Amino acid sequence: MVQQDSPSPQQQENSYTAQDIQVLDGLEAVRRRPGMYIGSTDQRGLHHLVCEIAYNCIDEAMAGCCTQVQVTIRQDGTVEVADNGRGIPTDIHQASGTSALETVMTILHAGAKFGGRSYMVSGGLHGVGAAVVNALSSWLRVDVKREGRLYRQEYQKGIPQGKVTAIGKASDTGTVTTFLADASIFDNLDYDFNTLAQTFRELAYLNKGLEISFKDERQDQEMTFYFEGGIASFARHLNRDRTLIHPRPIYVSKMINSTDVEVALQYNDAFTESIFSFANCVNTVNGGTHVTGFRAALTRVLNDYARKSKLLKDDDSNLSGDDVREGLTAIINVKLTEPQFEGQTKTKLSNAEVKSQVESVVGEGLNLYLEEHPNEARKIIEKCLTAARAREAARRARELIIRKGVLDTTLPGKLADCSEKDPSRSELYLVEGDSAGGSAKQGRDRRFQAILPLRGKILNVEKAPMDKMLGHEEIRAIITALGTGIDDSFDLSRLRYHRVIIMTDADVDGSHIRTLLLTFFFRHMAALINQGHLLIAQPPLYRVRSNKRQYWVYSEKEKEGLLKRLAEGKKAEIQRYKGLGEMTPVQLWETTMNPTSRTMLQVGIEDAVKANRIFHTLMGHEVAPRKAFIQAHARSVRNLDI
Ligand code: 0RA
Repeated sequence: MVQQDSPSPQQQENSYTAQDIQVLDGLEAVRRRPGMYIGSTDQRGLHHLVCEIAYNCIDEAMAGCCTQVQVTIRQDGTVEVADNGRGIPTDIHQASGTSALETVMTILHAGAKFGGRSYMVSGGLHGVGAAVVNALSSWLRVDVKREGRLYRQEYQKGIPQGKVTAIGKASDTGTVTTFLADASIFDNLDYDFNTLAQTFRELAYLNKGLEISFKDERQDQEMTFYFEGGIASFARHLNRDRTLIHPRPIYVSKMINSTDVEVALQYNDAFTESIFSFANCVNTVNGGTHVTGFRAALTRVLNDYARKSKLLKDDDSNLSGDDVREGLTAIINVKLTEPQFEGQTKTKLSNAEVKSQVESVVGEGLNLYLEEHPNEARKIIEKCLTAARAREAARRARELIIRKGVLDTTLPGKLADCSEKDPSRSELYLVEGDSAGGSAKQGRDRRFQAILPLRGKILNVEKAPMDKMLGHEEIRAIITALGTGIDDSFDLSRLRYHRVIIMTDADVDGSHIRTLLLTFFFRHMAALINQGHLLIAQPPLYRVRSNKRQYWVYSEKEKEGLLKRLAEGKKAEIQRYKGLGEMTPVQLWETTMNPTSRTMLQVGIEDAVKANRIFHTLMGHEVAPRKAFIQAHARSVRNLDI
């Protein structure tokens, strides 16, 4: 029953119900192993709390009942998430005898089962429920405006501090959740504005017409996201620096058997495909049935149109899936009532019915578009035909290479292999330059460290067509040394070294080569990155000698700190290392290659949207964004799993 006065906890019922036990057990489980519910207790985990609460509002928006979400980070570290939805119901929940609000806020996964929610996400890292956020907050308050009243309930570490109480009147409806993450659980309460803003921007794209405002009162920053065009605006945004084949994105949307299917696509003149898929606002980075349905429809409709319009002649073979996806930017956004996610990271949609639903909606919509836009249709088909011809040329080039025996399993002559045969214990250094390669060969532990020296600059693979790329000797040497093949024939189980380490100079050329290598791996061996096999070696920038001791220094900041510490003693002699070649083999081993003391950066793909944008930026001419990438996406790791 909703009370008018807030009782102290002592005044509450003294009988211990089954539900109380369930609540306390649940809270304890979450607080004891937070990582199980939100992934981690670092900044990522912290952001997760905000997203979790925001997702509940988005859910209300997906149900068509909410148009505005407002997120505010306050000076004191509390976060407020407000929406103008129907308000969480406060009436008594039959089964438990407690208010619905309290049930949602205290019982794990109650939200999903609880009536009225239409698109509750049931998988992925999101959708763990508000109760998890509550359990991990030292303090949390929910204000609900509903049926003309303002209701409130407060909690500490997830435990209600009183019943749901009507504390005033309300002229509209909505829910406001305010929480303070528990400082004894999280490393710190340091929210990052840009990271969260990126998430909200994406959510605004995925929910056409929803306005998401984000305010950070600690640094007085504010952004509001609202996209009338939804994912069509998203496609435009992703393609903003590209040369377009047709000026406006193609947009298809239809509700089919209670699945809401929405697709936007636009071709550009690049060689790469960028398909981003979402199910109930979860970024399904591993695709799934919605992507399969989309691909099938795209290939079928474009081939049908090309035949019918005689752009494809009778004796031409069909356009392949790869042909029709070259230079394609597409967003697939489905919303369904009971999404099933599979895979270790729950980022692959597996509902079988969705394939035919997407296939039918896209088939119909795209066909109609082509009929109504013959000029755009012709340009798109011509782009696909060019892709087909290039692919045919590449195939011939590959055959030639295979006949010459270059792409067989004969290891490249320049490779200094290790004696270890177990890939999980082997590592391969890709080293810039023959002289550094020489030092690395002498300095390494040949039992498990292999060296492949690379000469000169690796060509810019994003702009190079397939046949040119495969004709490039350094690239071929890398492919053969790794043993996995590339693209569609990539096979991770054949990887010959579980650590592939890029070792370049700490100068501009070095960073360029590193960027080119990263681009190559991203485009043609993405799984290598996703599975954490790609690393960047960290050679020192300086050697500092003082008082008969020597110190290796890896960053400017470290140098400053060290010099400050040494200032008391003798004067220090600072030597700057420009290139790996300047170090003796012993020094190279000691500073950069010895597993017990080296530092390496693990290359990770935070998410495909960002990576696509960043790799594009990397290939541009601005230097600043390049730097920002390396810093934002390389995580420092010491003594990786050795
Ligand atoms: C259950 C049922 C209804 C709304 C909600 C939950 C709801 C939950 C959240 C969480 C954040 N904001 C929210 N807004 C609504 C529907 C109740 C009805 O039929 O009026």
